[in-house]
Amino acid sequence: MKHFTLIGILGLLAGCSSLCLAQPLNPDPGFETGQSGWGKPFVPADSQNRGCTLAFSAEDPHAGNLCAVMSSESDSRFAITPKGGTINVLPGQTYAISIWSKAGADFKIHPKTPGFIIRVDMLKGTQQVESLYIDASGKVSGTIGHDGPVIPDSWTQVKGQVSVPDGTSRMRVNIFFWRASGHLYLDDMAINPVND
Ligand SMILES: [Ca+2]
Repeated sequence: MKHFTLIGILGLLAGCSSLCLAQPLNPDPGFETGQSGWGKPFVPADSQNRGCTLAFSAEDPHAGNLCAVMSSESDSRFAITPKGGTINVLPGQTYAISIWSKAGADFKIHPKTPGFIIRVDMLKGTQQVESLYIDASGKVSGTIGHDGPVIPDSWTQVKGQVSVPDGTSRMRVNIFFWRASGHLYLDDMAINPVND
């Protein structure tokens, strides 16, 4: 009898692991495939030649074997996006976007800037419908804002929710190092639909 009960419990757990722990929509959420899974960062013209670098580190990742490291030599901004660039979305659907971050000892935010921001571009084809910004406290806004919270030097989750406006078919999530210098560590990025 005990034997059958155990099998029943294992069956329930197996069912739950596939249904309850939904896989994020973005590829390589844990940065485990390194450069090949993420490609080159986007560096705007105003931040060229400032040593903007995306690297991967095996030292103290949040989970798994690797985490991403974004760094620059002086006040600059640049972004990484999951491979593939955009994901298909439905108008009216809400998505939760989450990433873990940790400031290096040398990470310095330029005055009156957030230092780190997630920019979510809502697109119709290649046309921009709207951009939303999630700061390190999880606050969602239509503008970048002048100040963000201090980014802790221990692993901290950044999590915000965005709703897809009418006329939007695709969404691009850009993880921005925004007007800062030094090293910023990132791991476990997840984009998931929110089911009410
Ligand atoms: Ca990882």
